[in-house]
Amino acid sequence: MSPISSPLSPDQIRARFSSAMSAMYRDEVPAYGTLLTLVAEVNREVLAREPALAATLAATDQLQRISEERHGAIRLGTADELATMRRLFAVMGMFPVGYYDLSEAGVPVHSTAFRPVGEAALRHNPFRVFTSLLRLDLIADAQLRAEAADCLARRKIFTPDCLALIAQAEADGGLSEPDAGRFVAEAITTFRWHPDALVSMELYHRLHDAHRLIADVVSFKGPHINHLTPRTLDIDAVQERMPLVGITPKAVIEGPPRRNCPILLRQTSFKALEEAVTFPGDTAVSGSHTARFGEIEARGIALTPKGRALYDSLLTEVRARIVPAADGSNAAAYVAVLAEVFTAFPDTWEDIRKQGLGYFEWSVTGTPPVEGDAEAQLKAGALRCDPIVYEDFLPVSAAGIFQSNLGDSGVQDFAASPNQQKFEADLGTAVLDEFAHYAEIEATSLTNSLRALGRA
Ligand code: OOG
Ligand code: NI
Repeated sequence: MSPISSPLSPDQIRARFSSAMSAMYRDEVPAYGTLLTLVAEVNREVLAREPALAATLAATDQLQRISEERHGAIRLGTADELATMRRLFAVMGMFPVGYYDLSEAGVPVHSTAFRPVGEAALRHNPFRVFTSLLRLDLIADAQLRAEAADCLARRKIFTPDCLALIAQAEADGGLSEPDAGRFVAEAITTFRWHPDALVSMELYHRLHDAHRLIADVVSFKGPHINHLTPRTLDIDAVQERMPLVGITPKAVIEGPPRRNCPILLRQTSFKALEEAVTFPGDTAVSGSHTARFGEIEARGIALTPKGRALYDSLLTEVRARIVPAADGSNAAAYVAVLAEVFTAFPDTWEDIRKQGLGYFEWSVTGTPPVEGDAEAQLKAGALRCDPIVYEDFLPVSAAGIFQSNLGDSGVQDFAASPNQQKFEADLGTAVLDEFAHYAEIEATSLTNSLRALGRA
């Protein structure tokens, strides 16, 4: 192990990577830049209009991260690609959290999110990448399955220098400043869009007929980043203003309705671009593919298993009554049913906390403590209690985003077949359980706060 001169921390490497990725995407997908400007404008307005929110964000050290905040998404083809991607993300302090089965929603992939874990890392830069692995086992046609597997086995999505730098970071426990710069540049190339397909147009169409996503994963040289999502403080305002800047949003916002106390995650997107593609063959042919889209999101409190079960059951009730059509024809009716059904979910922080529906972080205020337990300290103002932001994803929303790019006709059925064990075997490690993680943050903050008051 050679000593590294001025090593960069994984947090610093991630921040550089996130900003390089954002610059690349802005370059390749101009509408993304337009959306960033709109989101920044709306966020500024919200902070000016809601000083209490601005104060809470400042007091909990979250103001800084909002404007930096992004997530992206990629889709991989093989276990090897997934295992190497895990090592690549580890160099920048991003670890797999959660398991998402999307077969249930008609999409032949299962997924995790690579993200920083722990408050300090999230505060430094919360960049995440929703990462899916194609499930060829869900393709019925054995011949097509074999052809797809063959294409995937032949491609190399990481540059030799990228692989060497990952190995070097693992061996030396980090990267020097110049090596980190090279690493970011090499790693970025894996996520670029490649307009030259790996497969013939004929095979592309057969893959596409099996599922558009299969064609998207198998036909290209690498896992192009398919969207990059900024976080907004008012998603309804952004959705409303998107058409004013020439962007057409999907019909409805995914997730919970607008509430006083935001829960989990709300997301909306704009449709994928039609991109020119060249297919190889005796004579190259040009065609097109829709790969990359735009998305924005608003984040609320992380829910406990009890809160999540309530959320899931209310959403199921909504979907049993009305399914949002891709063309937006029943959007208003959907929003009305969503709002009505979700009145069953408590909408004050106190109710959410007392009923054990959400996770909170405790901290001391500086006010002297009184006799009594945490509840008494809270009442006396010696402790404060803030909602913990949900840092993860929602499979039904993710499927809705996938589907919005397929149109209603693209919806297909697969037997729901979660296989977390297989996913983790392919990944080479277990994913972190998100609920256990939030529960621990809450418990630790409570213990530390009571100790700080001398009341442990
Ligand atoms: C990923 C969709 C999931 C989200 O925000 O839920 C996602 C994809 O289309 O590959 O990014
Ligand atoms: Ni997304």
